Amino acid sequence: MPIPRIAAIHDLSGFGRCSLTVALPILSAMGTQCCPLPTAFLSTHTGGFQGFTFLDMTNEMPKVAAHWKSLNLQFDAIYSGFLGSVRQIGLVEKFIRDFRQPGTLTVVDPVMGDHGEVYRTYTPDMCAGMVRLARLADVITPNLTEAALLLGLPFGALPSPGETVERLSLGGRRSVVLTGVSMSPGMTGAMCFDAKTGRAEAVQTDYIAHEFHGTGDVFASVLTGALVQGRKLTDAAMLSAKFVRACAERTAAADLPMREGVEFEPLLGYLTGGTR
Ligand code: PXL
Repeated sequence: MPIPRIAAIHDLSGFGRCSLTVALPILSAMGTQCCPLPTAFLSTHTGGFQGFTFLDMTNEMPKVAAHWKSLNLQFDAIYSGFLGSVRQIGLVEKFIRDFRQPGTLTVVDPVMGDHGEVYRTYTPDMCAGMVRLARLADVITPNLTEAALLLGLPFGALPSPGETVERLSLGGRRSVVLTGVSMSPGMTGAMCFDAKTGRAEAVQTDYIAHEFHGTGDVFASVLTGALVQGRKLTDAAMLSAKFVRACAERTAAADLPMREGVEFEPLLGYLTGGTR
């Protein structure tokens, strides 16, 4: 039996631990084959660094997709994250339409912002495009800022986490894992809406009081790997929350600057051995 194959459509940021530099090692550790389709190449991510380079890969993307199509490549999952331009969002929609087969899991991490602010490279047009792209997903993984943008609400005007995920589920058709949700003091995690069961359920771990960059990408990558392994949504979200918590604990102890992301590398062993 071949191992699961995942097309990962994110940027490649050379330094700072996010997007593909997180998705590739995590999905490999989880026993899946991760095929990267880079959206842009940056020297660093855009959070906390000045003067980063940004090479837009939009023109390359359709050529890569066409070559993969000519090879008749098939994917068990398509997983998208940070995108570099409006046109690129349309290309990812086309990629999903061209490569999705019955049984292909489509995970869209609607990366647009955090802490109530939209990321520097995201224009209003891109945010509107992201809302459209997310409609094609089986599972979306917004943080609270992205949930507000998807629902067209001001940040801070979101209903309860349970109601937010139900509203984001498009009438129960799409699963939602809302990240950064605290259900009680000192705890954090996610609120999940599982389109398979129609139920909302929270997963929580204790909170490490420290800010980290790139934890959304770590969370969504573990979630994608676990779903492809066949775990149910809340089990996959719990594994992701525990892994992020372990990374956060280690990184806080090392007192790493926030912009360097979380020190997940020594913890990859926690994710191996879970498949087939
Ligand atoms: O972690 C999300 C992310 C991904 N990629 C790039 C980013 C960010 C967030 O700032 O800048 C390039």
